[in-house]
Amino acid sequence: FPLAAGSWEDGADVATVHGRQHYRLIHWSRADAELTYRRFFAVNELAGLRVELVTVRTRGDVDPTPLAELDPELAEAMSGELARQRDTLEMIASENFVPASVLQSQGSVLTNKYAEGYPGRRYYGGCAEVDKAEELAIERCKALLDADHANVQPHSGASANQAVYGAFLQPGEKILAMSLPHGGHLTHGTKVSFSGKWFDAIHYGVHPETENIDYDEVERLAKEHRPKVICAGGSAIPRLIDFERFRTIADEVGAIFWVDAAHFIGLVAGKAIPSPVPHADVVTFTTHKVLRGPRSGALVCREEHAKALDKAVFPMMQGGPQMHTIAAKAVNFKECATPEYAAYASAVIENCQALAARLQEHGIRPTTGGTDTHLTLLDLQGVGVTGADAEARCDAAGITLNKNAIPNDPQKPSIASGIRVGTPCVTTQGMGVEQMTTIADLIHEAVTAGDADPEHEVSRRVRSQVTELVEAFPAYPR
Ligand code: DSN
Repeated sequence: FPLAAGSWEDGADVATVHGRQHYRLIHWSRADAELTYRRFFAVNELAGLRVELVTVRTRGDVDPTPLAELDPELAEAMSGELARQRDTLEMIASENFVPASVLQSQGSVLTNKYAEGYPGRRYYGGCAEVDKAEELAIERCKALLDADHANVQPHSGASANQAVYGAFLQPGEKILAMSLPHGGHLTHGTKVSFSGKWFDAIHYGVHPETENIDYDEVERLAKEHRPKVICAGGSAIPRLIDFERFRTIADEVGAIFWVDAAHFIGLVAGKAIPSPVPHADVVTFTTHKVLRGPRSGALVCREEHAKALDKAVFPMMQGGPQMHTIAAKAVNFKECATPEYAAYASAVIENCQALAARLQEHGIRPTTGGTDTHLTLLDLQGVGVTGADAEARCDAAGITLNKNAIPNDPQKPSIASGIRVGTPCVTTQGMGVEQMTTIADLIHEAVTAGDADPEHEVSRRVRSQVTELVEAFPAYPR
């Protein structure tokens, strides 16, 4: 029997239960698959034998049926979101589909526990078990990223970033970071964020010709302003960052070098791109993007900064840690250390490069001429469509992506001249280069010929092809 405990083959793609239920096991190690299915075993009689049968309907514990009895309105929204994730193409570069191990950890009783403090040094009794979970997360994070120290308590990437300000800067002091319109982040000193209100932020951008980080400008601004902290990283940078150059510049002016690796840490964990860890004083990141863990954050740093950053996370910025989410980070870091995850990380990049190349053939220009990562930032000026219109047209056709400013964008941010497209989700679904060509064709058709009306002929035609794709490569198989 194909799915009896411990009996399925590594790399199995589709299995049959009772001759009628089909599951595609995507990127799962045997251990992950066993762990997931064990929860759903029921004892049955089959051909006179007592065997354990899988009764799971989905890859994860994603069905809110039990909640529906208690709170039908909420369950409807949850089922609706599950259906949306299954039925559309998720091309948002910062999203992914987490495995059941993460859903189970986040849905666990660890949510009940207060554990202010750190393992072995808590302000509450009864922390022995959650201490184990946090220690696992810390040790696995350190091993995965080859770091001296890890703090796994930040609730998000923004919280991890707050800790950097808390540890290294006094209000009014200077930070040098990438500007938001050129690919930076809200928390890197924009005026609408605490980081720009309470700190003196100076911004560098990309070179007008290469559209890549202008390292000479970084150096010039660093020497002119002598910031306390220099930050590399952002949310719309398609190319690799030269961490060595940043380190040299930071050393020249005696600055702390901080890398916000939220977008690409999953590629680093999968050894698909070079790591910032050997070069940076501190690396902050989210855990839910390419990394494919829970919606949360974390940081790693050099030993000399461990105390300051731990104090900045708690008690300076946060109170009680979310132990259920920390447990989910622990299992995520374990998964990310596997060869299967490394293969996934490389495939994410390969897919993104194929997608960008095909879009370029259609006259939709990838900024910087391409991508080294999981995302491509596309300039729509050549096809005469705004980012806002492209987003709405794709949405109507079942393709989810976001409008995005491109470097030196003539449009205001709410309209924008570009879209940002990423491949973490579709790669988790098992899609490859062949499907990327199809997706690029569909994006091109929706953007250039489509309409924000889901009933428009082009929206319908594209959506029917999207349906074929997501049925062949289901996000959460039924
Ligand atoms: N909102 C995230 C993104 O989409 O890139 C960054 O915080």
